[in-house]
Amino acid sequence: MKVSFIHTGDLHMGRQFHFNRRGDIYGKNKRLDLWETFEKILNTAEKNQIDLLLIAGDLFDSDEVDIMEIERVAEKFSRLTTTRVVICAGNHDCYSSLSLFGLVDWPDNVTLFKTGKLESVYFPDLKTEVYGMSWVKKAYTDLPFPRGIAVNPECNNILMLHGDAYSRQTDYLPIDVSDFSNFDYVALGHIHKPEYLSETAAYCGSPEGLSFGESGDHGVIVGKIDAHKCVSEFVPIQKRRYVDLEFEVTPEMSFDTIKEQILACDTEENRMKNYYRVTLKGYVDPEVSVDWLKDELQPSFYYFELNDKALEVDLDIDLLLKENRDNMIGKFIQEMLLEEVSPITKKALYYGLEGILKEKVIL
Ligand SMILES: [Mn+2]
Repeated sequence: MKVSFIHTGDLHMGRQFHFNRRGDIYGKNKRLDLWETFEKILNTAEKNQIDLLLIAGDLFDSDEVDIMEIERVAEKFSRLTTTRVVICAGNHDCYSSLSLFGLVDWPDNVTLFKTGKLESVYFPDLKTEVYGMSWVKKAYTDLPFPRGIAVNPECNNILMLHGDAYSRQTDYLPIDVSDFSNFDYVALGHIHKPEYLSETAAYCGSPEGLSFGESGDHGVIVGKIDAHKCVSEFVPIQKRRYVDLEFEVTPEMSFDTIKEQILACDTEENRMKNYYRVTLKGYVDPEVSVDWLKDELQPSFYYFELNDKALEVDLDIDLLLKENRDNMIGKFIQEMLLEEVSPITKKALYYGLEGILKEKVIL
């Protein structure tokens, strides 16, 4: 008996987004992006008549999100004509009978695990049993059930867990996937970067990246189990990606050279869609204004941050020394140059000089 599934999780619906620039328009758009991606997942399930939609925790950002958001999610699930939805609660949307999560009437095609123990639901028409565990408290230093789970070899068996498969010393439910090798597929949630831990155990990651910490591809895992053989693949689905770039500046670069090279980081189509954070490194000609670079680059991106904290102004030490031989600046340079020139002394010299020159403590 074949069964098809979409594995998602960590959607964090209802999250409030805060951005560093331009009021909160990005926050509002981000909320819409999250809904769009969620609907895209449901449309994919509907269009391909997928049997199971597995949500491995953190469907919602917290157990206190706007009730409208939860009701909308429930209503959209109810419109699926074939797909059965199985949800386990994660550390963010931890289940309790008092949480909003628990107050909503979930449609018949939705199974929500609620007990904090290992539970399962059996779908006779699919000959498939889905096991899972919902979070009902804020920390788990160990699994709340024995490691060996006896499964029925006559049917397909899927396990859903929200926890940390990378660390044993964690409050976020340590998981060793080798404990569950008798399952046809282990659908994991909690880590937002998609990754296969084995052919049959994977983190789907958050379908829409949620911050600059979540760059790279984001999507869902689409798979099929047939006679205990699971074939699945990661399918990118996110609307906007986070792009975190480092850009090396040299003192020879003019304002326009830097501007053009940063613009060349991506196509115009991508620039007007994604989030970009460019960190400048190296040494810049003192005549180049980084503030103007920010202003002139901003309109060529949907979202653009320029971080110049690591950028140093390139000072001509020899010339400064020549022109200031008899004053405080010259003395400071001479003192510093007595030290062995390491990157640290060089930095100290530059910082010191920048400070002196800015304050105009010129005698
Ligand atoms: Mn999460």
